[in-house]
Amino acid sequence: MEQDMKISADHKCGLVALIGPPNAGKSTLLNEILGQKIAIVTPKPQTTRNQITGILSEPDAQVVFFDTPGIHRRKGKLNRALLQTAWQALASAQLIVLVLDGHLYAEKPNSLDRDVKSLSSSLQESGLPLFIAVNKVDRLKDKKQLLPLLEQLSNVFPEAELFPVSALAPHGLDVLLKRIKTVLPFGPPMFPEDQASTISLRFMVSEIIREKLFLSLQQELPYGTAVEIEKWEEIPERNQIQIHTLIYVASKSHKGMVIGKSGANLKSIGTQARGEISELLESKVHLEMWVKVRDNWTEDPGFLRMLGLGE
Ligand SMILES: Nc1nc2c(ncn2[C@@H]2O[C@H](COP(=O)(O)OP(=O)(O)OP(=O)(O)O)[C@@H](O)[C@H]2O)c(=O)[nH]1
Ligand SMILES: [Mg+2]
Repeated sequence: MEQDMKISADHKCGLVALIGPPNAGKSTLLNEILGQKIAIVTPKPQTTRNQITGILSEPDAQVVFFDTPGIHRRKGKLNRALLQTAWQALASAQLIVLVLDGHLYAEKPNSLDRDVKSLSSSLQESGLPLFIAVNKVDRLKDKKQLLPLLEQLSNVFPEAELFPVSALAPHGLDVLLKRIKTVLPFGPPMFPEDQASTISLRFMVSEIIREKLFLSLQQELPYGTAVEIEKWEEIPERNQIQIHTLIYVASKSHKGMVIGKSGANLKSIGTQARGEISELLESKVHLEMWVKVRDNWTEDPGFLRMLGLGE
């Protein structure tokens, strides 16, 4: 094959798991490295629910990243499924990049132990090389705040290589990526070079809607929402795609909050989501959203499976 012939013998290819506490910036880091939005991002913890594969193809290497749900200690079946998804990513990875909120731990060193001590044994047991992306350094008032944090981290993870970065600024990602490529094995690409992800457009659309939902809802409510694409119909003569979606909420009282006064909240979610979906699909989009109560779905294994969560 022509493509194979172009691959030089020193081409690298490997799988990297992005792992870490919720809200650390794993998905932001993935999007920034890929140069496009694959994973949704919100200021709320536990945004990512599924393993999201992002593929970076460069002449010298193909790096396949797994973005994962944040690792936390909340209870319940949904949370257990999220944890399982996160840990599963390690099974196929060749390198772990632990992403941490460096600003948070520089300000509150005590919370580092709370968040990462429990991770450290599992990460070390995996036997995989460990990089730590100490993220959000753009938020540090004084860069000197980093030194005690880096020292603290090298005590907890003596084997790890530390990379102060900002996924948002962005800053330091080129250094991180260069090192990632160095440790990955030699090999030909696993995916075609124009494939940036393995997720389907359908899933991406449901994620965009979920992102807008997360951004519009207060406190705990977002965790009880899920999005299902019920119908997807292309109408070529109108250059339009009609998408019908169901937004699930876990209780009746939440339905009103999602819809908002005179439907204002749902309307605004729809407008924001439609714009982004239309750009993604390069087509006009007619988006319908229905809010459905599914009592306590976060504890329903069958429903979680339907969402691609859990076994
Ligand atoms: N200032 C600053 N904010 C960042 C940086 N990276 C991420 N953020 C913000 O942190 C928040 C969480 O980012 P995400 O990428 O969703 O974090 P995550 O680790 O994927 O979170 P979960 O999916 O919930 O586990 C968002 O508001 C991001 O804009 C950074 O380098 N600097
Ligand atoms: Mg995420």
